[in-house]
Amino acid sequence: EDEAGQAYFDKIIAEDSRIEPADWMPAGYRKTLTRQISQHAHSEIIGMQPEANFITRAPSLKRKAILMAKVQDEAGHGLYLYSAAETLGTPREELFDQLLSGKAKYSSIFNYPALTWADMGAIGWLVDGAAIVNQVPLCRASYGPYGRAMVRVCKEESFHQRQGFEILLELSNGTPAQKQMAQDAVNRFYAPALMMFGPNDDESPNSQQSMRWNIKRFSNDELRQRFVGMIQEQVKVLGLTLPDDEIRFNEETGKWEYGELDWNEFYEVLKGRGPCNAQRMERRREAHENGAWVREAAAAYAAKKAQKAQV
Ligand code: FAQ
Repeated sequence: EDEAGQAYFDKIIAEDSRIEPADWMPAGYRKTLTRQISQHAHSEIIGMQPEANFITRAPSLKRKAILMAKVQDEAGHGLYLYSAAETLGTPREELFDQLLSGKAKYSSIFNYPALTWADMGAIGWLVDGAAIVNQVPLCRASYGPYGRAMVRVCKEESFHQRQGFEILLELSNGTPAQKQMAQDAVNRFYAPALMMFGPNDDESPNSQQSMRWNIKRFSNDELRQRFVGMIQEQVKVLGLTLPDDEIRFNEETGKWEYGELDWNEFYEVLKGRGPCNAQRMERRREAHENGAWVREAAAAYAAKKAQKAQV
């Protein structure tokens, strides 16, 4: 519709440069970014729940302090991402409503339960590990506010991944029961972590357009293969194994291969029928309602300040 706008947009994308909030952009670009960034924000906020449940059960004061800091970082990531999404024109309240009404998705991974302390290790190592592999390329996303938010998020995720690895390493070098607990956590989180990268490329309706717009830089399968290659090395250092005996490097294609994932399970989780979907949503609604007075107080304070500034 806007020829000059479209020409400018095309030029920026062709130059691999950045689109900023006030620039003209195609409606589809705005829509897919709002979708992806807001779902990413929701994932960070819902993703606080499995670990928050373990803050009171951390095995030492040091572990407790570290876990609290990690969960707070996730809240921070959610907030910058909501801010980045808002620059595309949808107010935060509306984004919250989309989550609370079940219209917007959040990452499938957070619908699995955290059962033992070792799960804090597996979440850090595998879930944050997958998040980093997916998000480092997003630092170069063509939409400025998203790419810039990703830079800080990735730095913090690297710390999160190392703390998870270190929890597993300590358990693995502990008693036989502790080592077994670590192995069990890795067994349960392995496949769900691989599913974080999204459906296989031929089942991924958004990928091609997002890659043409320089939002995504690699396909879901490319990143998943990269992740498998990374963790199959790291698991050796842990003295543990991955629950997939089909992992191998294909010399011809130069790619990592792994056993087929249970995509039926993935789609069930996306439809709200995973092990913890109902509980996660209920908690989020409760927290949102319980926080209403804070939002009201902050709005009243801001209004009072604005009025004073006018006098
Ligand atoms: N879960 O066409 P595609 C974290 C949906 S990390 C749920 O391939 P796209 C850190 C997808 O939205 C986790 N839904 O879609 C942390 C689409 O549905 P829609 C969050 C999924 O966008 C660690 C449909 O399937 N990270 O939070 C999933 O091109 C520890 C078709 O899929 C991000 O969000 C899934 N796994 O590619 C926090 C990263 N996969 O929207 C706490 C940014 C796909 O059309 C503790 N996002 N779907 O209704 C992305 O990179 C992309 O959006 C993908 C999906 C790769 C997730």
